Amino acid sequence: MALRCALIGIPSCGKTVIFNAITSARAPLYGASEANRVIVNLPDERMTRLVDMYHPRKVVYATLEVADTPGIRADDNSRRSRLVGSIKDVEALLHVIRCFEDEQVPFEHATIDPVRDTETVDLEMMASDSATLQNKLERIAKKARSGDKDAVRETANCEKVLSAIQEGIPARRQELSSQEIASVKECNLVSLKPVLYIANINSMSEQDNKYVRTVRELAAKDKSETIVISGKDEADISELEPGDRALFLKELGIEESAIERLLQAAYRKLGLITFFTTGEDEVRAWTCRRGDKAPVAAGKIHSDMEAGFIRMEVMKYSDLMEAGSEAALARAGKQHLEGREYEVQDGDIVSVRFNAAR
Ligand SMILES: Nc1nc2c(ncn2[C@@H]2O[C@H](COP(=O)(O)OP(=O)(O)O)[C@@H](O)[C@H]2O)c(=O)[nH]1
Ligand SMILES: [Mg+2]
Repeated sequence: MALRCALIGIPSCGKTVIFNAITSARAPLYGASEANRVIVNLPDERMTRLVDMYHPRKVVYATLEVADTPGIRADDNSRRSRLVGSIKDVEALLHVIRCFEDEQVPFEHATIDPVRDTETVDLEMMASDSATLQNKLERIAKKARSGDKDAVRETANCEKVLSAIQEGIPARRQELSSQEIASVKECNLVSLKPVLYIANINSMSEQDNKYVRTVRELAAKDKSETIVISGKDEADISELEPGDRALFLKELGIEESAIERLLQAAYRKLGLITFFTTGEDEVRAWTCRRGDKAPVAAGKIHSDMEAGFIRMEVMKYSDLMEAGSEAALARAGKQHLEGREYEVQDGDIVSVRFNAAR
């Protein structure tokens, strides 16, 4: 199961460069009209350590789908529909903001201004959401007038969200109740999708430039995080053979590629956590939603495990590393047996007991 996120932003902010760094796909930099998508392994250093411990025959990583999208311009109807089409089915947005000055790189503005650029993107998304909400309101108007209870409630909720959008508040910032969210669910509002901010800078020595600081303030408004990245450097790094990367990183004065942090943050934005199954055959990372109960998580492994769920044996990754082996962990009494109500935690190593379907 790969969950989708999309890189969005105004033209020439660096989306495609970052997409290429993520995928090493080397998509053409200009004129890419189609949304490009790719499924990537989620880098996770815990996997490396589990593989060192079990020496499995097979290793399977958790995955994430990332899409590149066309740039967003103000009041551009044809682009708006293309853009919205390309992000309707994603569950999180990675908003790239140009934080580098470079006269060599064409840009439609004379200045660098993260506030202006994020406003442009938010306004376009809200314009699209307004239209969607108005459509729904028109569709249910007759039913609402006839007094249909559901339609009356949905109308009130949709009108409330619409009027806040018209005041310039993206749906994700409206602190909607679960009932309000239910009423707008079928509209699949783009301004409701969670946003991770990506500040694209020239080099990591500029990590704290004034534009990056502005992006952090914008992200704080969404209670979100900011990943600072040098798209250009990352693209260069991704083209190197893995063995040559360490030296190059050192030359750039950075410890690790920011792509790993970016993908991990995107994964968290999607509301996802990782749990593991381990053994000599296979070490594997699985994905479930934060808050999923044990049977639901077990169902990611096999539907029989959900249907016939009995118990889940759980080791904490950190406990296992501390103990050094499964046997030592068991001796220390740190293996837990959990039931149906257990919420699987990030880093759980699980083994499911279940009745096989007949
Ligand atoms: N100087 C500099 N240029 C960059 C950086 N990231 C992207 N660019 C350049 O900006 C231009 C537009 O990048 P692109 O990824 O195509 O932007 P997109 O329109 O958002 O997809 C290209 O010429 C890139 O080489 C960066 O971090 N520093
Ligand atoms: Mg592009």
